[in-house]
Amino acid sequence: MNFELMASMMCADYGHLETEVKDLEAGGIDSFHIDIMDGRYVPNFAMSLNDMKYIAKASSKPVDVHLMIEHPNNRIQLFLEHLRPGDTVYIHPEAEYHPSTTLQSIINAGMLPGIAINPGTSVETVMEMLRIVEKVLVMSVNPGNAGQMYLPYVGKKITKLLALKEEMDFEIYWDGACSADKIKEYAPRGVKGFVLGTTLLFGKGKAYGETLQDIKELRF
Ligand code: S6P
Ligand code: MG
Repeated sequence: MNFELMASMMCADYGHLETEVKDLEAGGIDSFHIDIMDGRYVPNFAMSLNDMKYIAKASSKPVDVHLMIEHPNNRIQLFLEHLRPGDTVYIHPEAEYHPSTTLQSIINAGMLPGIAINPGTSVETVMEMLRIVEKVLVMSVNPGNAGQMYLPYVGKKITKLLALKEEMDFEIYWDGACSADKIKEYAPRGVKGFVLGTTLLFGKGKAYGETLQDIKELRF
């Protein structure tokens, strides 16, 4: 089955970031998920612009930048100028007065535009943006932290999005508390990729390559 696996780099060991990037790349990760937080839109600070620049340079794999910041349009060029075509930038529509303007800046720079949808945000409120974006990142935990519990009510929203994705031409990605069970349930239904953090990939005392191989060999 064809699905993508992304590493949530805020969960990586920052004492050995270069090794972490190399091990994940050698282990078969598809892209690096970079959680940028401003301490305002979400109650936490995670990765920074410098972390993103370093990881984007250290690997030939794409990065997907998840901006959990207020008014990303004010600062979007700072991020875009260090990215490559094929990299993705997700914004949270609630964090912006004119999210379609911000998405257009991402498109104009040659990157893939995405929106991240919080557990409490309904599909209906982002309907028009579904026509603009290439990717929808469904948050199955509230944004701000790794290591949280899966929020089951998000499942109904994924079902709604799956019914819209062909007509409106976008792909669905999963972010938050991603387990092997969730991949087994949602990959066959059409969810295109999964962000892996503390639930499945990091801090397990197991080589990344082995974990990624086990996921790729899951029986559906
Ligand atoms: C949350 C963030 C996510 C987490 C990821 C961690 O604000 O956007 O990308 O880093 O959910 O995974 P886990 O398995 O620890 O929840
Ligand atoms: Mg994220």
